[in-house]
Amino acid sequence: MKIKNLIFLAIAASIACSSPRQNVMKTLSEASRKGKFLFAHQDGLSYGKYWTVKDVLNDPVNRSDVKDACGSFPAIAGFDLGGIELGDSANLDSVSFEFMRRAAKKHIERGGLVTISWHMRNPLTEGTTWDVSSNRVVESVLEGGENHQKFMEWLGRGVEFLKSMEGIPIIFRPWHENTADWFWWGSPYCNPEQFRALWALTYEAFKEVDNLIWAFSPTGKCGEEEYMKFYAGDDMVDIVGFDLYQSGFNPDSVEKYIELMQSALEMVSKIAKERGKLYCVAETGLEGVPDLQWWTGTLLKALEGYNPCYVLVWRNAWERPEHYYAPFKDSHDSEDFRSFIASGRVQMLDE
Ligand code: BMA
Repeated sequence: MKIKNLIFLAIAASIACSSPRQNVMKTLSEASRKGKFLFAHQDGLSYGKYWTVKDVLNDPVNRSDVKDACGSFPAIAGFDLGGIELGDSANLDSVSFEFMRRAAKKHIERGGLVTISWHMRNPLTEGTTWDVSSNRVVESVLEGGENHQKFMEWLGRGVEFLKSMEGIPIIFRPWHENTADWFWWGSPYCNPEQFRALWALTYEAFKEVDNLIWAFSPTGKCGEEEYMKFYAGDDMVDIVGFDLYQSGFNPDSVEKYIELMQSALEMVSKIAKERGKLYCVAETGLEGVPDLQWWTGTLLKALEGYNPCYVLVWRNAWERPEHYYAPFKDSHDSEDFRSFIASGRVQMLDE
């Protein structure tokens, strides 16, 4: 056989052999290598500022506020599992799991990616994810703890749900913002060892799900030492990221946000480089986007000099009028958002 044919066969075989997971990692790392990041929007396929999917079984999954504003879907669609642990039919923000499954699959089919977080209820009190009335929750779910069995069942419901998505690649981002004090798994309520054990337990349970990509995202303000204390290990994390929002809109808050973003990006890019990982901005935004130039004037500046593989902005809550982070049709920031897309740094679904 000619050498040319052999090379062709080798390339064809390597393409055929790469898993959906490897393809996603490749897409993400290629974007970052080219100085681009995939744009992601939480819950953007499920509802928007002025609408929500009603017919969960038949809705064509064709709408998104971001698409209404700029003509393209975000490259990555975000979802949340909160509620699946008790077998609810819809998550904590009323997104039907039936719809979530269809929407995630559809977004993958049309060339997009999917990321999933989990605002799990408190397994000790069965209160919300924000119930921090006890600092024994993590301890109680670990092996030997009184809630271990129950917690494994809760995890199991998440496992079954993701398995029902039939192997589509998913960027899975559990136990986020663990360096803050508002979730029951937060750092005031468990020591690093317990947190890493929680992560490992989750990782083990989800081994049954094919094509998961694991993303770790403490708060962006935590500093490297704190970040690494809670890092479960290179074998259980694929993407290192952080969550960081701009709070309020005034010259000081803009400057502060850019400064914090730059130092968080410096931190994760360094960790990523040392450990051969990708890095991302797992959650960011400015609530209500009161700044008409936020996208090009603040966010792009905050990202300058760094190549995260994706950047996610939080949800456009239809049930909370002030709570939105992405543009929608004719929103006052949509022109600036289109310039942001045209900057050459942003990868949307249509690419
Ligand atoms: C928070 C808010 C809440 C929501 C939760 C989970 O940041 O958006 O309204 O319930 O995320 O999506």
